[in-house]
Amino acid sequence: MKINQNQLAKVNGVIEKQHQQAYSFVARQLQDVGVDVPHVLDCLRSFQVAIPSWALGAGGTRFGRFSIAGEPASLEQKIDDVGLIHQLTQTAGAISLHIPWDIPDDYEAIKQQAAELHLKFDAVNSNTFQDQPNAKESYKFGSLSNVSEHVRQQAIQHNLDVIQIGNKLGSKSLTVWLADGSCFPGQANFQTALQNTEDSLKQIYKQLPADWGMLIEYKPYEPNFYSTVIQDWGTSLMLANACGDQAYTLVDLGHHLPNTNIEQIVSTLLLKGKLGGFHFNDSKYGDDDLTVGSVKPYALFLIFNELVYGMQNNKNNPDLAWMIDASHNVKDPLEDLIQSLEAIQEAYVKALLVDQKALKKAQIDQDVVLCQEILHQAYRTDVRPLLAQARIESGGALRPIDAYRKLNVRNELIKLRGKNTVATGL
Ligand SMILES: [Mn+2]
Repeated sequence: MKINQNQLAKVNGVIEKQHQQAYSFVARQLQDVGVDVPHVLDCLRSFQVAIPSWALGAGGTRFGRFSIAGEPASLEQKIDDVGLIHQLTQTAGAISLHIPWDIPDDYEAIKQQAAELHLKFDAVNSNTFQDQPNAKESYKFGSLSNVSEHVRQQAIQHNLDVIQIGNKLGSKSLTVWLADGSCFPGQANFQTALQNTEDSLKQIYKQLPADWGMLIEYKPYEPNFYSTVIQDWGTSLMLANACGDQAYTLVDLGHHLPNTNIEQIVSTLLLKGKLGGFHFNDSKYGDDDLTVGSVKPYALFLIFNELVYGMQNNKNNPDLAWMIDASHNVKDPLEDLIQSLEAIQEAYVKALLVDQKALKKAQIDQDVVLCQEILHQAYRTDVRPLLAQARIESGGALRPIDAYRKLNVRNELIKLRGKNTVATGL
């Protein structure tokens, strides 16, 4: 389904005047302190975040799954859902496929559908954390790190197949996340597991197309609870360096131990030109996969502050692959994704508003109080009218969640797809 632009214009119209007043107030305030508002709006419009194909159905908790009616039952329907989010937010211009959950039957048709919805195919994700029907080998005790060469070869071949699939769709990067590790001391030899992983990654890397990147994701624990082979950014960076220039580290916000200074990790990787991708979510305890910005919005702002600084100063670092990596069991997944996109944009714009020149001077003057004031000045600005202005200029919704509800999108999807569809994925 597609949202009727006339209906959307009507929904926007009701709050148009209120928005214009709020926008001119903020824009004037910012202009008075020297902010180039049109430039900020341009940055917002060009900032596009990929939606993963597994986020469009009701997500699983570790214990069960409560389906939501009207879930997309096919890849085509998943792309349609991303199209709806993009239409409302104008910021979800890409989809990230998970293989083998979303292998296209007809590549040309899928490409055409995505193009019509103004969507690109971003990083493709391999899956060696669960066994596939009819697979010869099992990943129960690891994939790229496995002690069995047969298992490693099967996992390597899967990654190569994923590259082929991505290549046909126009993707430019492969994301590798390994569940490999051990649950009990003594179960695995750390050195063997790491060496096997490095050798396997190098074999995949050798066949990476020249214009592709390989993004290596890390995670400290879960599903293995004693050790994870690629447990932290240092291990990921070491493996990326061992593979070569086209291999990078991917940071997933939920893949850190509590209280880790993620913004500092981001900054270190950017300095070395090795930050390749970013997965957004939020958490309270572990890899909770909560809506972006729902628990720690200030931490997200501090991370964006480093990202913006890096994008401006570390020209050796490539453009990043941005993706939301969240799962949701109690919300309508489309509403959840819209909330995440807004939180990402808010943090991004606030980071753009940081007076970098003044901050540098305050740092040189060792004026700790002023340094903090400068960050807070940006963080405390209500940037929501800027987000709304960027969206409306691109044909989106002034208030996306509001529009989604007023246009009865979920009910329309239920009418089309029925109540009992289940999306592929976790
Ligand atoms: Mn992730």
